[in-house]
Amino acid sequence: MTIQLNEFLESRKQRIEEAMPEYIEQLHAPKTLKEAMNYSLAAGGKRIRPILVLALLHTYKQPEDAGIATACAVEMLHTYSLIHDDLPAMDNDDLRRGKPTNHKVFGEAMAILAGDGLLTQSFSLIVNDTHPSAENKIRVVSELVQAAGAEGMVGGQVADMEGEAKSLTLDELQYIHENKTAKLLGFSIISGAILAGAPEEDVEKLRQYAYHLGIAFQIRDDILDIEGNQETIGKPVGSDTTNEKTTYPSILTMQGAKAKLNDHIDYAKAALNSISVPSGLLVQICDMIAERDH
Ligand code: GRG
Repeated sequence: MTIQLNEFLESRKQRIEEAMPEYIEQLHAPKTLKEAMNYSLAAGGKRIRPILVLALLHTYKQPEDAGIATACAVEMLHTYSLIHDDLPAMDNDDLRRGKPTNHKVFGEAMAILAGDGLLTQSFSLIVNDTHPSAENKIRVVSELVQAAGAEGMVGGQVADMEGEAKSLTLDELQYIHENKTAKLLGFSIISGAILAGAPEEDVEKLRQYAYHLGIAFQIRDDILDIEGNQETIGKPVGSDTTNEKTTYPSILTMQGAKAKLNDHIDYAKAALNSISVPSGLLVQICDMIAERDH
């Protein structure tokens, strides 16, 4: 039976939103720190990364319970990156997901520590999960380090910062988004596949799927920044530095960026063609990413 995409997205989003505060509640940590961590976790967001973890378990017909901890972990890590990205030392944003940023509510020092707490806790969630295979958990931790650390999101953020003052080539822009955006989205897919016990040949094809989906996600983000209603996520249309920054539309034109988006969606779907299980849900997710309006 094929599941309706919207039903999948809504039900899994709800599950993750129920599980995350429970994990924070269990921590033996100062009340203010837990409040600051919970504040940004509860502030909304699409939850695409944790949903992808569960989508892979669903695709391989494995119990999604085996992925809840990792799903919450990737959302916590993503939330840390948003809190730190909004700080005065970085983007200096007052609003995120339509609400005051963490440092606006709790102060700069607490926002840094709330981000640190979420980052660290994400590894603990994976390691302490009841998943039966310790080997698979180590693989997942290693994938997360690759995706989120200096060789992934943090490196991409640095390249982005250093590139702000100049106009970038397409290769330079591509490096930034592969690292800053695509690798963490890719982690969600690969960790879900590992936890589901997917065959190694499938994992390699899913890396291709993940790469193209991640780049498509970022191109869509750039397009929405110009065409979409960004006020729903607290960013007025064409506001702040986005107009001066190099983006896919600024290099390729809007038409060229849309064509590139479609190419990456096609490549992502093509990578699914030869995996060993029916991939209808993962194909539907491609279309959702290409057409999303926020
Ligand atoms: C501070 C190490 C460090 C990294 C920050 C995530 C990030 C890197 C910066 C945020 C700015 C940005 C536009 C990054 C590109 C990735 C991206 C599109 C993030 C937004 O993710 P969504 O759309 O957000 O999934 P929601 O709010 O839905 O969770």
